[in-house]
Amino acid sequence: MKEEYNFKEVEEQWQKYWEEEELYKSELEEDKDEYYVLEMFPYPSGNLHMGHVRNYSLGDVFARFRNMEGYNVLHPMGWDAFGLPAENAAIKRDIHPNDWTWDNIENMKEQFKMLGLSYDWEREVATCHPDYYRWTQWLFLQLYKEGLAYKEKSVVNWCPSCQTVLANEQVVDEECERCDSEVIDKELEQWFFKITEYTEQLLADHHLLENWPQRVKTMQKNWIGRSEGGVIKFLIKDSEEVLEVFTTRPDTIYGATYMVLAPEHPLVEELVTGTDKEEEVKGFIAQITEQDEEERTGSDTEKVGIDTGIKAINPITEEEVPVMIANYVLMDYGTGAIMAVPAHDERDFEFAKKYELPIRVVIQPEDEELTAEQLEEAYTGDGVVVNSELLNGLSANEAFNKIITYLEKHKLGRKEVNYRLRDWLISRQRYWGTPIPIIYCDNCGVVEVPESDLPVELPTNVEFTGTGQSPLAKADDFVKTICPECGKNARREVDTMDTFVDSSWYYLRYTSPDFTNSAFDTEKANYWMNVDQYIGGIEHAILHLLYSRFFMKFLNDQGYVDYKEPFDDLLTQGMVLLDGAKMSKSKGNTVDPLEILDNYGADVARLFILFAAPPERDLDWNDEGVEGAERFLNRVWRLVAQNIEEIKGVSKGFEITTEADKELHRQLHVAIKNVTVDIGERKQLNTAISAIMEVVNSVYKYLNDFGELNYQLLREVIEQIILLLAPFAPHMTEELWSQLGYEESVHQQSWPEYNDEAIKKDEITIVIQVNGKVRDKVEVAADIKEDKLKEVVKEQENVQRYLEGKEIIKEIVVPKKLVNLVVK
Ligand code: ANZ
Ligand code: ZN
Repeated sequence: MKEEYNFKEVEEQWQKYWEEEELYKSELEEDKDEYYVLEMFPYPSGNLHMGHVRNYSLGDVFARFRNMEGYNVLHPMGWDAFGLPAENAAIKRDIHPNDWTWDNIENMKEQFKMLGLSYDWEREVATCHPDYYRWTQWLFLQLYKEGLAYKEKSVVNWCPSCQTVLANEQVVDEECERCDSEVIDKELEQWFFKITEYTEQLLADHHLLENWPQRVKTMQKNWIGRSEGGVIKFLIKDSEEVLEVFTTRPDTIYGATYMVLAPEHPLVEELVTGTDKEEEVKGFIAQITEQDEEERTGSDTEKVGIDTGIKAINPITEEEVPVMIANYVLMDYGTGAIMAVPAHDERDFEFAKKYELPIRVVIQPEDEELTAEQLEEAYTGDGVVVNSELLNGLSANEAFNKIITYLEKHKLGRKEVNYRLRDWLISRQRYWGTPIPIIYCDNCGVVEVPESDLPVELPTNVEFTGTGQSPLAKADDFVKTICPECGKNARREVDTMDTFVDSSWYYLRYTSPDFTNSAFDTEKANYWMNVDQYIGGIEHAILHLLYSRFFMKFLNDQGYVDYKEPFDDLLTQGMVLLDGAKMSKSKGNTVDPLEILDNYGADVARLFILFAAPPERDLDWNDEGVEGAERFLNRVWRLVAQNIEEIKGVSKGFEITTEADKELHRQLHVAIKNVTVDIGERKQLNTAISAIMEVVNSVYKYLNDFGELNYQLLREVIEQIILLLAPFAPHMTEELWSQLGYEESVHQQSWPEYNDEAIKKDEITIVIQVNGKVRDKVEVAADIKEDKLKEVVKEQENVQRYLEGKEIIKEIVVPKKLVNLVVK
């Protein structure tokens, strides 16, 4: 065996072997427990970046570890292959998106293989392949049949000069990314998925997501944005009209000193037309509707408004209050109108101050009197209701219930729940996406493409001019079709689907990637699902995960799969930084994984990236760290190389005879336990690696300190270390394993088991005194170092009580017996 480790030879050789032996092929085995490890599939940009290396190295460790633990592991990989960059490449470089994408896939797959990742490539899927998007279209039709896919007018970003819809990312500072013209809002017919049908379930099923980071659950919850409140009806003076407002604080109704309508509110037109304010109001509205939603609601955006001259009547107090129009009220939330309570709402307070509208305090803290004049900001805290005839003296909560009951009884309002979540707009005026399987017929209207006609294939002979609408609209062969119902000439839908649709169900396709009867085989999905461990970036905390959860619930309702949630355990990995900044091509601060692979090999790259930080934290790239990982692997290699003759010659099994043997054996079991718990439960792969490093140090110590070597024990320890290291450094450990004479792959061995008995140290009892009086006792390892002992002693609760406020002036240690702390 060579003294020096040559990764170049070793890595390639074993990658070939694994592929030939189909080591990572996964098949349904009823009598075996399954474990599904999944990393978010990448967009095939063409080249791996360090974020990928981190994501996929993490997943690979879990997959290999669970496999050694005896699970039937599913670990697939594929491509989220539709999307804008392919189309841009087509425009800029005159390459067809299809060619560009498949070339990139080939490239990246090669790079994945160089990393030694244990994927079952037979399950590979690509969302741009007709065999895949056929089923995305099928899913669309299932949603459509259930009334969960619908078409509706919606406001989109429109570039008047390119004559096209722009995605939000293509709008830069209100201007078109391509031609710099000002982008305007335009109403267009768009396709939506009715995710709002599942709002309550999406919230309620958070209890099934025990193993998700709290942070992600909170982000989803906020995104859904459930608010409990009430709708209250205000009459308009001198009119038959009723103005409904949504409020989360009906308890503050006595403090409502004015009303605000969103500029787009349908009542506006009706109420102001013909009044002397008409012109002024309409001019104002035209100005405001140019701002987009984000701009309008931003907390530092100046609130602007106008008085309509109209009065509304408070249904409880019968007081007349002015009706304003303002930018800070949005049409698509609640009812698009509010009762403003400036004393207790920050936005209303700011607005009321600016326009000198009255402010009335109706909630007071328990022990303080508030007056409108003193208020420097809205009082939004808890308290007692005041200045509110019916509600005085109640808590805000009691008042809420009382006023709702009152309003409902008198038909002046009702309890209501509102959500921020909107239906999912899935139409894209783009070429490189899944065509929406719909046909328009003058006779029959909107007609589904029959399932037997799927897939609706993307035509290839289209023109990419970079201007105008979706290239599909101009592909006559595609657009012109025959109505499946009446046989007359008809037109195809030219929009494609948002790529988030493609990625909302791919994890199901992996369970039966070649299934031709449906999107997936229910029996297989029920065996493999849920995904036991899902790993990906925090940037997908909201949309991708929410959409996937929605799809899963829908498919569950339709009886296609037994589960309601797709992902059991979620790990969100941190970013890879260089000098504190996120690695990014546009900033030019990247480290190319290929270069690292070339200089150090895959095992070093993997080990470094897993060791440098806990998975969910950001990781700062550093070259010394990489070299450290390299040194460690070489150290393990030499450990085997230098002892191989001796240990290969001994039989299996060992006896512990000396103290040194016992300690080495103990260290081994400490390591096995730590690595097992760190991967399997804590998911802290960095500390798992430290534990392996420590036991390697213990072996070197054993070899150096003592003349009498127990080679049977040494063989045991070295072999177990190789097994522990196998998920992290799969190539080198495979080579070492085979050098030791084994014919079966190291990755098919059983995971080492630890023995708690072996971990126990001989313990002794130390008596602790403070100023000569016995205050406590503690069990410590017999060989504890004096410094450590002094530390442990002071940590004891009972001792701490006697140390409080005192200064230790002396520490007397009687070895193996007693510690006396002298304090003053
Ligand atoms: C009176 C009130 C008094 C309010 C008070 C708040 C505090 P969330 O929690 O986000 O649901 N609101 C309602 N519809 C709105 C719209 N379309 N655009 C802007 N603001 C709107 O917020 C609900 C509260 O936001 C509602 O309760 C309403 O102001 C405002 F002390 O009504 B509130
Ligand atoms: Zn027809």
